[in-house]
Amino acid sequence: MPKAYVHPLSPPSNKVLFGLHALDPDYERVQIDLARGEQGEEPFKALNPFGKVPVLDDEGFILSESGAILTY
Ligand SMILES: N[C@@H](CCC(=O)N[C@@H](CS)C(=O)NCC(=O)O)C(=O)O
Repeated sequence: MPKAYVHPLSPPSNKVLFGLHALDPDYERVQIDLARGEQGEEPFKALNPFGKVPVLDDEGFILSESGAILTY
């Protein structure tokens, strides 16, 4: 099942969530606490060294950048 690492106040995150919901509603949503700085810490930093949401983990295939995720 795809996992989406997002934050509710992040427009790129919501863009990806709209796409996922339309195409594959069977996904897991993982909220990253941007206010606490979780995006700059492990284990999230291993997914995206740039420390930004959204990130998609599709069975181990990791992708960041909302436009790239939606294209994928
Ligand atoms: N170009 C990126 C932008 C991603 C981005 O800027 N994400 C922000 C939230 S909207 C973020 O994670 N900020 C956390 C930080 O910079 O520490 C995309 O479209 O995915």
